[in-house]
Amino acid sequence: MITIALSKGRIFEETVPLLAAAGIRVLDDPETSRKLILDTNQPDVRVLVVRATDVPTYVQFGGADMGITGKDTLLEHGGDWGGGSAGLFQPLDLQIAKCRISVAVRADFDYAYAVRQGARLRVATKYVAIAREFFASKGVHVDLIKLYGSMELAPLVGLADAIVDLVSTGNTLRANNLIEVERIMDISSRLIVNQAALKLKREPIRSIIDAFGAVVAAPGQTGA
Ligand code: PRT
Ligand code: MG
Repeated sequence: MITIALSKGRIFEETVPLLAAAGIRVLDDPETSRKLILDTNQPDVRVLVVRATDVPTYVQFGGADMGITGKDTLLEHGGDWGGGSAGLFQPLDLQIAKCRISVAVRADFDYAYAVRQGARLRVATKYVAIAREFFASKGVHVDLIKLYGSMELAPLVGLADAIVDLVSTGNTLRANNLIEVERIMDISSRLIVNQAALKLKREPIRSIIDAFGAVVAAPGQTGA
């Protein structure tokens, strides 16, 4: 049995064509089904539906053999754990669920001036490890405020001067009168594989990795 951990929403949707290339079709729709273990057309392949932030945990500890997770989630997972991402093999950048992680502030906040002045910034984010590393590398002093969602709200109500969050179209920032002032890094989703599973189930896991890899390498799949 090969067990693949996926999150609902954009990662699941963008993974469907990759699974199809490996001859795998998920038999239930995770958006409507209440099942957390989904069967596929292949009797020896199943899909677990987990929270996006839990995918690395399931794969690292062998609850799933492989999974698909954003680089943001993977970096943050590594930062949370003393052991980092030990036991996780990362064979492929799947080039799906692309976005960037950025610093944003209220349109009326002079970020550049605050940084030049050496001001201590209050930064709200779900990405505490990424934010800490980024501001430390710039030599900017920050107080980090951990949030679990709707980061865009924090500067609007005075909870924070800035946020560190994912941006794709920029519509959410615009809708909330925020502006992007730094791009920290580009983000896409990665295939992650449990290293022990890779040894024990080498052939079936390899064939899935190769099928995904062929899609990623195909013309028209790797562009922005
Ligand atoms: O939603 P839930 O709390 O269950 O978990 P999650 O938010 O971690 O999962 P999900 O499915 O929303 O995102 C999973 C992964 O998709 C993330 O870890 C990223 O790697 C990737 N991804 C790609 C994104 C986006 N693009 C994205 N735009 N994840 C979230 N967003 C959000 C962003 O946080 C912001 O609120 O969309 C909003 C901005 O979008 P634009 O288009 O308005 O800029
Ligand atoms: Mg979300």
